[in-house]
Amino acid sequence: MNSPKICKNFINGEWVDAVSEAVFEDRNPADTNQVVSVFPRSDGRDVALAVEAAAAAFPRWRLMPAPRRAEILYRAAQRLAERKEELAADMTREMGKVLEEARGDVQEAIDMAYFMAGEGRRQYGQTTPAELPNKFAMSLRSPLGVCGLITPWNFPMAIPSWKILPALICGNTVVIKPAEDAPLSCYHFVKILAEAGLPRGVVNLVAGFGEEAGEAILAHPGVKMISFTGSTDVGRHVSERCAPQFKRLHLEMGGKNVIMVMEDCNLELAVDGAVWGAFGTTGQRCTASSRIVVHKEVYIEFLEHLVERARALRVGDGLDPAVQMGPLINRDAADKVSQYVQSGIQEGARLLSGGHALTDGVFANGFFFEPTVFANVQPGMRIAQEEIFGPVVSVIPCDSFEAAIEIGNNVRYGLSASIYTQDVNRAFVAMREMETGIFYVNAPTIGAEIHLPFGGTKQTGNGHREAGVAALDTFSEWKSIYVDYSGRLQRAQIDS
Ligand code: UN1
Repeated sequence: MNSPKICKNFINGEWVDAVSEAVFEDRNPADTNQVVSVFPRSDGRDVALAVEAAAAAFPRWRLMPAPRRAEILYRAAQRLAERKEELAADMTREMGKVLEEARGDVQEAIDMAYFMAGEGRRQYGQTTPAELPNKFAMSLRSPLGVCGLITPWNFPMAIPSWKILPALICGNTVVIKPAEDAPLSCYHFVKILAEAGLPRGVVNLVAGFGEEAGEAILAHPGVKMISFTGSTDVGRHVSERCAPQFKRLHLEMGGKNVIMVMEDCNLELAVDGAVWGAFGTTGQRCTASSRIVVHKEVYIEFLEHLVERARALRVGDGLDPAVQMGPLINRDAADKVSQYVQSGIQEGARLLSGGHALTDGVFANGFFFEPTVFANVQPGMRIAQEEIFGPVVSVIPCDSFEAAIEIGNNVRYGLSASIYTQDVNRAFVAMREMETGIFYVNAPTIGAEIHLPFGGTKQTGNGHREAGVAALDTFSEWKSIYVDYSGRLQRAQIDS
């Protein structure tokens, strides 16, 4: 067993304890006897120091040419790639996802670093013809200032990278608070950025809890922008806290993503996709395929295969290469999943497999749960409407393609959706009709790549996107410039 790693906050280029000297432990959800790391438990005083450092670093960082900023990101990408295995293993230890998926999480950070480094040589604005002779019109991006980033535990390196890297390449400085359940991966990421040559104060890490450090970031007037990924309930609170100061706000929240399985699909492929989409990362992705709407002609056959596959999944410690599904993140998550299973049974859905926490033998010290399949789910049931964030999938029968679209859209979230069909026309209609930010054809609802916008509609987001070039819009604002070189007062038609 590894001994716990003692970690500090990173403020103004120094590794420091919390002002209060309080600490908290980051434990392994596969074996809670293992303390993976110990972090400072920060409060408003630490946040104030971090914001002060970020504000002081901003004027110089803003003026550093973006291609120079990009060089730091390139170096960080290389270092991340060199250390991928070790970073992935620490991630599995701190939050439980299987090693292969943890590698994927680190890879998203690597990809994002290369992508955003590339943007250091682009960040294109527009030049347009002006209305008048001898006049020039163009737009350019400006940074926002100090960005406050609040990130979740389920993608503990990828999501910090989705926020920190576009923020930096646009010329902002950053204060980040990673989730208290998995701060170590973000710590590694920030350390690598610092080693890659980031000037002091440009990125500051403040570990701690939402009610303490998180609230202080939301309240601080020096923080010009907040980017938050987490639940819709917390997102609503964040939104309310930002409103009085009109802080720019990017929210990335819940999902209730649907796979639509049509009667003409390759069924084997659809079952494969459903297993991966529903049980990958133990269902703890905002993109998880938590609903599967299946055409009645293939419903029974699909269910038979899905249940067989769900029962065969090997649950355990994600560090064991034979294990396919790791634990839930903590006790609250395990309790929440159990409550949803009870709710499904009470509302009359048919529990076909799983449904129980695993608590004996090797499972005794972790938060393990059986892969769970409910059939005959009605679209209005709570298990078909609310985000469970666990290994529970609701299979809903439907009569037609049109009915699948209607059921698929009839939730308050709008992150990701998918269809399995061999009919290209249906695929395109579904692509157009689904009210989600992400759509897949013949693939599950998870697995978004970093070079396209990531985010959702309805109660999933607030209109901004991260990843891809769209992330630059989230982390910068436009300035429009008019230069009149005619040497006289000119008035356009709109002025006269
Ligand atoms: C999340 O669960 O918050 O598309 C992010 C995916 C991953 C990211 C998930 N690339 O499933």
